[in-house]
Amino acid sequence: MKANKMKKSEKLNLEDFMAGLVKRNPGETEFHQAVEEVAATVIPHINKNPVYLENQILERMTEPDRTIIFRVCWEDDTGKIRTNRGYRVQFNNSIGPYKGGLRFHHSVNLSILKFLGFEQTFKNSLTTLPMGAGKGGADFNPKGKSEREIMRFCQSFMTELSKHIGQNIDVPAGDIGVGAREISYMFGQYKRLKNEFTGTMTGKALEFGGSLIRKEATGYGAVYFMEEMLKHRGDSIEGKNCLVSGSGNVAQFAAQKIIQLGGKVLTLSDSSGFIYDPKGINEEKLNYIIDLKTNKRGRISEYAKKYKCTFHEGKRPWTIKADLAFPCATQNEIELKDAHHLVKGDIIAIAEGANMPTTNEAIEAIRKANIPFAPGKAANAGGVAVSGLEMTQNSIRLAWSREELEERLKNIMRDIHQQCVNYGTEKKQVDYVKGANIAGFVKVADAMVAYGAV
Ligand code: NDP
Ligand code: 2IT
Repeated sequence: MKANKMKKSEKLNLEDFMAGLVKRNPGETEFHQAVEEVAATVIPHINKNPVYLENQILERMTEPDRTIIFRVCWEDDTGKIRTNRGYRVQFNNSIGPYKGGLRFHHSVNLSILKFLGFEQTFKNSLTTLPMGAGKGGADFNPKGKSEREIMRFCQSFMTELSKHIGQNIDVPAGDIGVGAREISYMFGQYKRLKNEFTGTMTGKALEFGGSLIRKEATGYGAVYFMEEMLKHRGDSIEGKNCLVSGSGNVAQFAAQKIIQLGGKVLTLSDSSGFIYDPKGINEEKLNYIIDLKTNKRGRISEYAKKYKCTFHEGKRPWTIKADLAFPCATQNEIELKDAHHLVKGDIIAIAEGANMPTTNEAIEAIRKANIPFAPGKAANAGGVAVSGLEMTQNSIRLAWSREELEERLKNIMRDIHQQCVNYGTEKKQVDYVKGANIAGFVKVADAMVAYGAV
């Protein structure tokens, strides 16, 4: 045997692979869940392509390039010093600078950010744009905080984060608890510290380098993806009853696009429960919600009082009978029992606006029932895709029109759907989970093989 000949590797087996991953990352249940969903469909593909085995690609892809954890000190309105924990997980930069959102929520921990960063690797690859993957945030709870407290927190968070990011290094954006307001405070602080104006964050306001359509992109993209899935079956969104969960950025604009395409939105939710409006949430009622959630930071139950419909405290909307479901709130909001309700209720198709809103057991039940199911890494990629377009516009110092961007977003979502069809079709059925995982994997894996052992 030649000295430099690569050692032949044994085939991967899901159980052994997961046992090793769990051992290396104890207690990180969300991260285990995200990896298992990918590994289950990607391992058979890897075993057929020994180059990925020889290069240990899956082992390397499940280990972040680096994880940065830091203290964030800030002063509240009473003068008390508060301490939170900040993170940036720089997961994989094989195909471009690290790219992904920041989440501010009391539940944030390393497991959640590693699952999100891992998912982002595949999602960003699917967008067709040159973006690597990262995710970050803090266990800071923005609820009930004053404007000034939010500002001070964002500035302190960025003072540390700024050491690790840059337009060609790592480009953060928003996620749960981080919207236009927080991005503005963080970008302002970055600009001040670095004395430079570059596109180091996306989701910026239009006045200072933001892109049209970015705000709408995740929700619109999820609905375009659903439209593609239905078109593939000779159907469309028009006239369909839709369940939407969440009432934040993604849910609001998913609802808006459903209404524009002639669908009927029956539900929305927040962490305290869901509202069910059998007459449908029209454009005017939706504008009330956008104002309530974005400006007044109110609760969804106020909608039920105003428009005289029901509020279901502590519940999720999946028991309501409808045609299409768009989970757009958070991870693990469709559990096995919810999947059974959806299947029994004759749901036609599901598109994930949120990241990993469906548990692996629930996905299995939905796939067994032959219901087209679009995983978040495909269906919600429109947000990061328009972030990628924001980076391009910043680099060329131009701003594209709304029409141009909406057309590009539609084309990207169509392209992602086609990649899922190409890699996920078996006996004339499209397995979108398999298709998205393998299509997302191949591009990153081939880049990693080309680089050698780095
Ligand atoms: P927002 O903060 O704007 O909204 C989040 C919504 O989800 C709120 O209605 C919130 O309710 C609800 N929610 C949050 N946590 C929980 C929980 N533990 N239980 C029940 N409800 C909860 O975030 P986004 O709309 O931006 O994000 C929603 C999802 O979409 C997330 O999974 C995110 O990762 C994903 N995503 C976001 C993208 C983006 O561009 N923003 C891109 C791709 C994916 P409450 O107000 O009560 O907290
Ligand atoms: O999960 C996601 O894709 C996001 N939160 C958006 C990331 C981005 O960089 O726009």
